[in-house]
Amino acid sequence: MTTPALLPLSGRRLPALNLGTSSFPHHRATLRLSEKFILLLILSAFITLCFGAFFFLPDSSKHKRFDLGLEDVLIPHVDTSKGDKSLGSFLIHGQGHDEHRHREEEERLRNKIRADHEKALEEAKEKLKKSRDEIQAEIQTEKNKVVQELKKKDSKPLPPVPLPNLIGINSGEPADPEIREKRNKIKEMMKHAWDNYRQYGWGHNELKPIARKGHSTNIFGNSQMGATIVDALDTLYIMGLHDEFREGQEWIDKNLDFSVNSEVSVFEVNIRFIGGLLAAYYLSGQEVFKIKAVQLAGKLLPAFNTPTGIPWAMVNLKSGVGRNWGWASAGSSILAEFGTLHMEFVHLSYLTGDPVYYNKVMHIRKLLQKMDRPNGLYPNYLNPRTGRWGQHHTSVGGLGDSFYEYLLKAWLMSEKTDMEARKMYDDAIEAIEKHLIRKSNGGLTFIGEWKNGHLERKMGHLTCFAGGMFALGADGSRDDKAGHYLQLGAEIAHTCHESYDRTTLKLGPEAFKFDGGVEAVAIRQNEKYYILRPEVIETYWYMWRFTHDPKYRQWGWEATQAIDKYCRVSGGFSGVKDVYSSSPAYDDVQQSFFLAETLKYLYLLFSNDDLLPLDNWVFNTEAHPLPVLHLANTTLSGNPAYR
Ligand code: DMJ
Repeated sequence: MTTPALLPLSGRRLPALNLGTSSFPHHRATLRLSEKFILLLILSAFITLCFGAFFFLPDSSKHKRFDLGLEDVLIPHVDTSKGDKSLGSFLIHGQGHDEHRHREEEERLRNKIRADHEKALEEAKEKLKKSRDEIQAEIQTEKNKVVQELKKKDSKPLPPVPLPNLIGINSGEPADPEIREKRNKIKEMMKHAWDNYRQYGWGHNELKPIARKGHSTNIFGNSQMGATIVDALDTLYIMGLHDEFREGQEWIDKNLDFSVNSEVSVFEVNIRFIGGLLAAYYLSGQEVFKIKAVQLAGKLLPAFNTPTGIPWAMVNLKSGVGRNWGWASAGSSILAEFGTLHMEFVHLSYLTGDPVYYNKVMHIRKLLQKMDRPNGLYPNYLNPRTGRWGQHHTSVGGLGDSFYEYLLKAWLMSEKTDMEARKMYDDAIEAIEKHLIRKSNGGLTFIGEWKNGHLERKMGHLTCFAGGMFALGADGSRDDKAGHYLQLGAEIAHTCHESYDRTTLKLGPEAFKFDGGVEAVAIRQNEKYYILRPEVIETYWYMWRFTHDPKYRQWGWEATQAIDKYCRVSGGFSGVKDVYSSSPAYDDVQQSFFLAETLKYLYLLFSNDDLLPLDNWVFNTEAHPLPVLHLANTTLSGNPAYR
């Protein structure tokens, strides 16, 4: 779904002047004509008032009340002993006053009123001489002033917070010239993606690299919020693309506006925008990112106003009205959506000193902890009105995936002190291993999906992130099974590599089967596409960090070459519709996560480990690095006010 073209800043509506008309361009003329009419009405009212004052006020020099804001020309005579200042200032009584002086005062007043009156007439005449466009421009200038004032009010600095230990935010330059060359190639691909977005899609959420224009989907509502800019910032930063980073920062500073009548996905906005802004803030130290993240989080909070506190999937940023996806089982919210807020929300509380964000996500956790789980598995659907599970469908891919990831990462980002999160992760992973993970006849380990008591032997591209997750969670695992989980991660990485290797393009399909003699291959036509997704490369990178087995760099390089060969077009990078076809059609979308995740994980794979070390940084599910917080027992916030 595309959105209406972005109104230039000068064409944006002001809430105070919203006369109930639509914000779409063809209504703008109506709005401005009525404003012009109101302006003329005010002018004529003022002129009439001046006439009235001059000709029709009673001419009594004995009891005259001058209440026209002319106090400065009157000398107050107040009997303070009586404590009455109200009329004393403005009632002039004949007694004790010089008649002559009084007449002079009156004359002076008349002259002033006459002069004001003539000036107003002149101004009105001047106004009427102006063209419609000039009058509209003046109205617009006034509106812009008000908008700027409102923005200033909204951008109050937040209380200072001690920053966590931010190490390894640049460099990582490999000594080996061959690896350096590969890393430079990935940086060049980032530049190609960014430059084309900059040229053809600037300010839009995403880019159509073949049509060479902006693109959007319903997850961003009908607004143009520059999703690619926000998502790409930290990748630009770590790659040392500082001019591009500054361009992005400038756009965000001047244009990123959340007061829009737009219904967005709470999950997507959280992981891409809040995650992206927070990471940009931590890396660069630029306050604007923190301020925008906090403003946006405020707009998401109404989504939590449900009978259970489980948020709606979508919220209107302006009205705060929330609702769920029409396709979700029995009006349910989605596990991977309401379960993927923790990292960002804890950081928001840390940075602002306001516990509201922390409380929202902890409430979700407590509620989930109390619930019965069929076979120890978390179903993907939960009704936010009743607090009951919807369909008993469990997945480590779409609809479930990042919920498990965030349990582990909540523990990691707390410096491994959040034991409640670690326990929930361990319990969940044990149930998943027991019921969902199997070996195919050909010896490939895969993660299937649980649907109403039945295991579907199908694995999604999205599920491939789990290889990295198992490796990341190996250290600290229950019963010291670190070796086991590292091995499980390696097996998933191998299976996912096979899903790439068994295609014509050497790029992975959206979903692949392990059924009826088929292994790691997509069967249905609508599962054969590759949309520049990162999960397989993400797992290669984690496995590389934990094992330094050169095969992960080799697999990552295979994927880089395939993307460059089959997805690169002159206007950017596009997804392809069939990875088994030698001449695939393009889907003509450059996803924002291609810049946020795919290219970042590739770049990190060919960098030294001292770039964003995993002891200090935890990546959110959109690959935005957030620092480990030193929360020391009970302390949540870095802000002393909250301690
Ligand atoms: C990204 O937006 C995130 O990784 C999310 O968790 C799932 N999918 C996409 C990319 O495939």
